[in-house]
Amino acid sequence: MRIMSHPTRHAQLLRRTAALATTAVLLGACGESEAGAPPSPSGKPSVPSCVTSSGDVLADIDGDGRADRVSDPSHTGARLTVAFGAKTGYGKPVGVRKLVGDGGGEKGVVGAVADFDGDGWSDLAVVATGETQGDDAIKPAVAKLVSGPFSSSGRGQHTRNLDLVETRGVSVADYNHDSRPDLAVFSYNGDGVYQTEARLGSKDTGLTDASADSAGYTKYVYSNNPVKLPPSGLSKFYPKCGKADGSG
Ligand SMILES: [Ca+2]
Ligand SMILES: [Ca+2]
Repeated sequence: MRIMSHPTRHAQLLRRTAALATTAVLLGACGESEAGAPPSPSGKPSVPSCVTSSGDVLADIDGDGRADRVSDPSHTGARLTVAFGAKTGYGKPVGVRKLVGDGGGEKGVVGAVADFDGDGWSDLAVVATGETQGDDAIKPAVAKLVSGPFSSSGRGQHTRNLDLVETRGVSVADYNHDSRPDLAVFSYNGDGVYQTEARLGSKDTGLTDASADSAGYTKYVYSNNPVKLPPSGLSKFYPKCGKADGSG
């Protein structure tokens, strides 16, 4: 109502919103990256990606030509970190709560990194979900796929919202055996039932929507323990690091 009594401010707001929308459309049309994101890459990464014996991925995540280290000792996305390569060694690991941006203060924040669209640059799937509300599943505050290269604040080339329900874990898996990474999602379905779901990697959209699950990958689980996710199989999608990386 207050807005109605200030028509000038209202008009200003409208104009600003329209200007922002125009900017977003223009950015989309030009294929430029999001504000705060690394510049749009001109080709494939100059640093080869690989997986260490401890399961970490070494890859150029932010496109600066230096290898970065992706780690998730939880295997459910809750302890995902990216340590960005610095002049010497790696910087302080950046946790998933920082990578998600808005939503970092939610009860549960989980994320996974893999090249879901197969363009050579690792992408970030990240979900922030509030506290369980009882019988009914809640919607995540944030559920998005950020196309790489992406920055230490989780800004990438473009962002697409994912149609996920109350998500409590994510990992990388290969559901359809095409040796391309898919996203495994552990979520609450309501009435005490949990589920593991697949979002298949896709060249066009990065990850498919739930409606594309005609193969019936969804499995119902009567436990709230996200270790029911398929094991994080990153070694399937990246070659093993050699001794030259100091990680073999
Ligand atoms: Ca880097
Ligand atoms: Ca990618």
